[in-house]
Amino acid sequence: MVAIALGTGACRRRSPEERLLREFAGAYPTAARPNGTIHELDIVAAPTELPLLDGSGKLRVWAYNGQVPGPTLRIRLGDTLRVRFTNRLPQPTTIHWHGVRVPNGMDGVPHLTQPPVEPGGTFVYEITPKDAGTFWFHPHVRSSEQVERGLYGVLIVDDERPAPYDADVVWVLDDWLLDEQRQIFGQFNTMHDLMHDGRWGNVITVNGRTSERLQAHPGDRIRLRLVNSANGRIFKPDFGGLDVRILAVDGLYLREAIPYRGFELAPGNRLDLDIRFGTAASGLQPIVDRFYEQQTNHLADIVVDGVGARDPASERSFAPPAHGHVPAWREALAQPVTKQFRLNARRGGEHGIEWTINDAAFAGHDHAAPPALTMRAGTFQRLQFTNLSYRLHPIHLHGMFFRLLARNGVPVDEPFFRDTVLVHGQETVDLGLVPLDAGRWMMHCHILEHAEAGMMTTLEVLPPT
Ligand SMILES: [Cu+2]
Repeated sequence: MVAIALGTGACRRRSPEERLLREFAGAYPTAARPNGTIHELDIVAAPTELPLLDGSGKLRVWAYNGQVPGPTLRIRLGDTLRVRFTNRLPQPTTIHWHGVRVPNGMDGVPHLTQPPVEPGGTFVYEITPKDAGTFWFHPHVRSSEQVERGLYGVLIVDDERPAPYDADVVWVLDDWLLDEQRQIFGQFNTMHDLMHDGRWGNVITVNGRTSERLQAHPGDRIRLRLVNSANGRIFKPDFGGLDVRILAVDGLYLREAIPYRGFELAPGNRLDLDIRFGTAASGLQPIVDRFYEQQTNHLADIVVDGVGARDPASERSFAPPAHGHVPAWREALAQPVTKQFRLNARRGGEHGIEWTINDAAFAGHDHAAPPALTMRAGTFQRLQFTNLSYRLHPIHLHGMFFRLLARNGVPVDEPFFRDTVLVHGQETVDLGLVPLDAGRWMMHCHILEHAEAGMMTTLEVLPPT
């Protein structure tokens, strides 16, 4: 293994790993750059009742600050967020900042990075994100129940100079499994959920509503941020004839914006879109989920009308924000696999079925178990996941981003990093990554029932040499 800072002498040939590291250098900041601005706020997790979904009646939920989705936190790159968190739930909990590269002690993983916050207890999270983008936060304790009951919120980190979009809109996609009383079905981790792709609900919402509608004007340019907060459901939104480009995936900008041609938005994934409306645009565009083509779902509507429209001459023509430095890593698949992970299921455990990584099922955030892999910060790693099951496994890594290199051995040139990738049934995927932040980080399936039934492990990153 060769660290980034070493071996850059010009007088000798570089090894393939050195070339991969050179390509990676500068891809994203290694350290936060605090600007001195601190946003202090209180977040309380508590049971409450909300008029949700289609507006008929009250839904008993668990909520951050009485809202589902929880509050959208918005700060600027370089700002510090200090959250005084209070747990008023009947269970222990934590907050995990999904996709944010935080110091290990702020990652919100019970036992591993902090004690669980007991009922009535408090914890202060203080983070200065290193990246601008769309992130979200949710519990990492009994998450298949706590997230399903409504505990999640969005964190937006604005660029130091945000692009001048006419509107910047968040859509949190979720689904709910309601019973005959139109309340959250009270059994979690059922055998059905565990044997399939987790808990898929019978009501789909965007921002907690079944009839979300985005109002646009002719000539508008809108940044739309999608977050999938569902336990198990994958969404593949279809935007019909709209002019849509992908700006960012899992928070980070692309090498350059690319036309949107569908995207499998798995639990945990985020997608930032640039939508341009022509000066003659009008009408209603239904946005439809086509993950299963034979069973599509209406998600929301985008309506364009001329009321309050801008002067057509002022149509927006700025360049979409982009990163410009996402390594192609064409040589990465020639590198040896650092570690292979086999994803599978077996009978046993407290739920009757266990989801395993390399034949091990994680239980109770057992911090005493050794990490599945130890990596040195600043080295290139090729991880390979082989799904021996027929179910879906969106694999999420805490504390680091990766690039998808191949599916079933076929190279994939995604011009973006990810923190979550969907591994389909019987599929093998290869990831490339350079860990930067030392600590013990979780790696798990983001189908929360699979995670709860064991499909979690830890990766250890040692400080750079
Ligand atoms: Cu899974």
